[in-house]
Amino acid sequence: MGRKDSYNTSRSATSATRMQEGLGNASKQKFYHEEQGPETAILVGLITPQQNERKTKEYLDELEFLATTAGAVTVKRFTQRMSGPSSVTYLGIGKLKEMREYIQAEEDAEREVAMVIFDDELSAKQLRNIEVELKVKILDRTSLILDIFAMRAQTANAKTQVELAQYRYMLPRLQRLWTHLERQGGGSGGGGGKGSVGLRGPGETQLEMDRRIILNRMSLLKQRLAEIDRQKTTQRGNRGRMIRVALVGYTNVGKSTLLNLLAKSEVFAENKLFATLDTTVRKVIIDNLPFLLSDTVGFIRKLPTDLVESFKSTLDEVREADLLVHVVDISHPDFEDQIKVVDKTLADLGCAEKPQMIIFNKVDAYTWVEKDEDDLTEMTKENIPLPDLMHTWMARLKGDCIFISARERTNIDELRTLLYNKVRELHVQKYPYNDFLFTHYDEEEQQPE
Ligand SMILES: Nc1nc2c(ncn2[C@@H]2O[C@H](COP(=O)(O)OP(=O)(O)OP(=O)(O)O)[C@@H](O)[C@H]2O)c(=O)[nH]1
Ligand SMILES: [Mg+2]
Repeated sequence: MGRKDSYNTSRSATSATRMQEGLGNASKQKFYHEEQGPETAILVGLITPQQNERKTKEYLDELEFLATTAGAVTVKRFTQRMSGPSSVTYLGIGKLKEMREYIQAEEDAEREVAMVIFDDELSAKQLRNIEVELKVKILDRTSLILDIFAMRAQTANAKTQVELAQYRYMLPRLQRLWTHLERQGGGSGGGGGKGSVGLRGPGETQLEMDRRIILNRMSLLKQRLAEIDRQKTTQRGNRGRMIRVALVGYTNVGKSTLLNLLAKSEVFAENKLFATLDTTVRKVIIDNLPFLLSDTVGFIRKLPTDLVESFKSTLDEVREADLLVHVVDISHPDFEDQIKVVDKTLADLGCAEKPQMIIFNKVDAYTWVEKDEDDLTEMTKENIPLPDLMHTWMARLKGDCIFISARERTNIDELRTLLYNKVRELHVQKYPYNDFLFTHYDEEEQQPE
């Protein structure tokens, strides 16, 4: 019990102030430390009637990518077949015990497991029970994404949005930090370790104080965001009579790379999730037609609505766009699912009806497994050659799509033509008397010829 007590006590001593210190901590990688190296993580997912083994593997691959982005290394995965998550412990109790044994064995071999990351958002109750059982740091997909957002946030706007989202996540889960404290009866129960329980008075009072501090902070952040929103609306109003095009899509599909290519700019792009948090808007001119192109935060599976809501001002760019350009990474084995997630998120934002086109990017990285002619097993999506896939999508989207490689610069002229036609059509509808259209603009000098 000794170990458990000291663990619980140090956890319980966490106050809102201490948690605040952890927020907005924009170290480059939260789970990577200069001296000790990366923290180690175990990943956990469920296989359910709605989520088969293959899907769970894909989700866990993505979760691992998220963990890597945050600086952690994954050392082990646990999955369990269940009809659905348990409301009390998420996993079955037997599986939790098996995990505890694994963690213990690792610790005995002096390989510490720093955290366990669950692929779904955990309730306060699940978190509390799992923590008691596993005795290590517990994260879920949402809190991991929030950590990455906090690492990435650069501008005041992004930082404020992330901090608000972190509090939104934290508030209903505050109680778990105090439960053990109450059980220990105000300090009589052996409370060793740092931050002795007896000094703090009844846990309930502290909990109330923390709640109040957080609620105050949240209302301050909301006020700040409202102010930023007002400024942004004014800025957007000053942009003149140009069609606004927003690049949207799943994270890591190449939106920023594409913006750089089309606008000749240098927006940060890298092979990590959520490289972009802030919206960048650039003026692009194709032939005689100038328009505004914006790059925004990428979407991801299981992104909580709350989080989407926190990014309201970033996503206003999407809401107010005249044309949505949905960028898809066709080389990703799960790109069809990613399209669905993006469509669903756009619908949640009330943008489902906006004019749209799809750019299938990364054709250079597309691979397929060729089937022998005498192989009669059913064709799966891994067996579809690129030209067939292109035909299917062209037919399905009635030509409102294009296949490119932003990296290899494949089909970029065709993309410009397609964009030109789309934007021109919208421009003529929206600004029938705008003379921009009738002057030829030289892209380099921006001087009418
Ligand atoms: N193979 C290949 N890789 C590409 C292509 N376009 C972009 N990438 C790579 O994909 C990774 C992600 O690119 P980004 O432009 O940062 O993607 P993003 O959609 O802006 O990502 P987030 O901002 O994280 O949502 C980078 O490593 C790019 O170099 C392409 O056409 N082919
Ligand atoms: Mg980006």
